Amino acid sequence: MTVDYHLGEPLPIQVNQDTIHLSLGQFSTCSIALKGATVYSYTQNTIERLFTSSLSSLSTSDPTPIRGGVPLCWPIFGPPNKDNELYNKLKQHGFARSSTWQFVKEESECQGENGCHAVFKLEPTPSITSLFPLPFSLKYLVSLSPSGLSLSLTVSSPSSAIAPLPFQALLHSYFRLPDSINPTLVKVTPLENLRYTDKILGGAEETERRKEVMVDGPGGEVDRVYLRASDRLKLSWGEEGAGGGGVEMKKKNLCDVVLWNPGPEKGKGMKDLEEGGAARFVCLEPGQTSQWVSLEPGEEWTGSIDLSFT
Ligand code: TA6
Repeated sequence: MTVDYHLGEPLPIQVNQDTIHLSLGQFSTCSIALKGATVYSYTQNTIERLFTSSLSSLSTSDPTPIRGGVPLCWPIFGPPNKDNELYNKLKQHGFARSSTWQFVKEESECQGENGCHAVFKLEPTPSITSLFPLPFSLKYLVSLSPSGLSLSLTVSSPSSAIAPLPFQALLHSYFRLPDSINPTLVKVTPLENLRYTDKILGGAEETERRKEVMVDGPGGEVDRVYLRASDRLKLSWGEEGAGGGGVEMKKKNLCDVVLWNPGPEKGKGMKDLEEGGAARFVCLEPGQTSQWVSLEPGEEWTGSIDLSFT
């Protein structure tokens, strides 16, 4: 469906069977799959800034999580604790990223050049309850503005709940790299002096000594959870003003950040990652992972990020 654009007039939100499309005039666009409320595309000045594997299905009829964009990891991050019956039926990173979310049309709107936002929600279904028995309500706000893309996840425990709601939450952001940039040329700041668990070293805890952390682990693989990271992070490549670029992330209520790239060898073994895909992204994933959130009945929690791209 083509829509004639008139400067200053808000473009309508395009609602398809499995996807929702926002547009901020000619400046930026954002596409969200109802599967996982996964933001799988964000373009700025027609340049795609997220990586989503071409082998991923956006369809809600395919329960496989989308490989790319910004999958939502909830109520757990990482593999489930098999000794905890609350979580031991879950798959890695929880069920939110593979569940079909509802687009909340009445709370979504585009106001022309000033901004455009879409709201999504997820509440227990019988299949979710069979995996995770606690009541919850998730609301996710995806906002386009002239400064970039903002994502905000709110978790609520209904006042009718009879037990606390403990969870982890993480935005598993796949940032696309220009074709000329390999992950080993990407640097992340500021991580200096942070403690981190290195999943390649079996979860050993280390201290980051580098001012600028290059994504250059053994065989190109990096998989680290940096604890209590700064709320302002930067992933960049090249030199500012000389063809360089990157993304600045402001996070709120997400204390940790994961830095991940599987490297070319492990990337080849991932059946839903297109050939050479591992070289096309770096994941910088803000999350509440080391310290679980626990909501009492009637309480809510919000974690959010503001992303600006150069
Ligand atoms: O966030 C990093 C990580 O936990 C890695 O250990 C790797 O498993 C990655 O997530 C991808 O996980 P997925 O379940 O999407 O294949």
